[in-house]
Amino acid sequence: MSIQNEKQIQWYPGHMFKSMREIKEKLKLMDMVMILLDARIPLSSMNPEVLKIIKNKPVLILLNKMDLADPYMLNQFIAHFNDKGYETLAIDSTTRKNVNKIYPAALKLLDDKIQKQTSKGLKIKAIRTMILGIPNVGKSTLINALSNKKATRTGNTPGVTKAQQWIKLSDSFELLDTPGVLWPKFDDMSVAYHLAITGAIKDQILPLDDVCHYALTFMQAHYIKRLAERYGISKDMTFIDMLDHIGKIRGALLKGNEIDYDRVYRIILTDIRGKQLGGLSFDRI
Ligand SMILES: Nc1nc2c(ncn2[C@@H]2O[C@H](COP(=O)(O)OP(=O)(O)OP(=O)(O)O)[C@@H](O)[C@H]2O)c(=O)[nH]1
Ligand SMILES: [Mg+2]
Repeated sequence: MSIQNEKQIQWYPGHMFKSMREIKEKLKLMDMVMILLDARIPLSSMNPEVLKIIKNKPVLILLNKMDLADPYMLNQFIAHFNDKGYETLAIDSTTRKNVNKIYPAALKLLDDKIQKQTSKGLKIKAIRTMILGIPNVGKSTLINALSNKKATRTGNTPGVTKAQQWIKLSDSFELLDTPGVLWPKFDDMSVAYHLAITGAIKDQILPLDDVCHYALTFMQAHYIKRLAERYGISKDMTFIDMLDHIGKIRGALLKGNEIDYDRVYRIILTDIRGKQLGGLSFDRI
């Protein structure tokens, strides 16, 4: 597999510097922050820069897109974050599963502060929180789910939200939608592949043959039954064998019955990103 030189990968566009600066500026107004992670890759989607800047703010971790994750791994990750002391919920923002548990979790997180206000006879102020997360993880979809209307624009591509936007859910809950941010340097190429597989970075950024090589090899190791059921792929097949096989059974052929590899890559990624291969998780603990 030809891994591209990291320097060539333009996955940290200039506007993210600006978004990060604006997040830092607004942080002091927040009672708490919600970090939205992709339930399929809770470790790879955790922005280390965000963890650095939030310091002692109360944090609610939300594992979004739970419907697309491997349920067994999802439970492991919930336990993992709970062990680290984080209040954690798994949610599906498109069907609103567990979205109604967010406000009670926020109240629990801010219990001490609220008790202090009430004991002093003060009026309880609205909880102000910002939603932070990588591009395309579902921040705006979650805000719409919480507010029960289309308060902010969403779309299945990174970079839909361009600027911060306040959304007042009620007199007691105010949210700030933020543009997705990544970080300038990945420690590990597998993180970059996880972000590409799940759609946090655009498909033009990493070569799709490398992304599919990573994805199919990972699935051979962890989800071989799913590959066998969907495509008839076995554990001992090479990457090229798998591509040729998928190309043939799905009719992704050029003139002269040559395999149309570009179409095969699209088929694989579409199947992985939809639910065609079942719930999948690419991080391991
Ligand atoms: N299956 C599934 N899809 C989701 C979920 N939440 C969001 N999506 C989809 O993910 C895509 C991205 O959603 P957005 O809400 O625009 O993501 P965002 O984090 O605001 O993205 P940026 O503004 O680009 O940073 C959309 O196609 C949503 O429908 C979920 O829980 N499950
Ligand atoms: Mg958005």
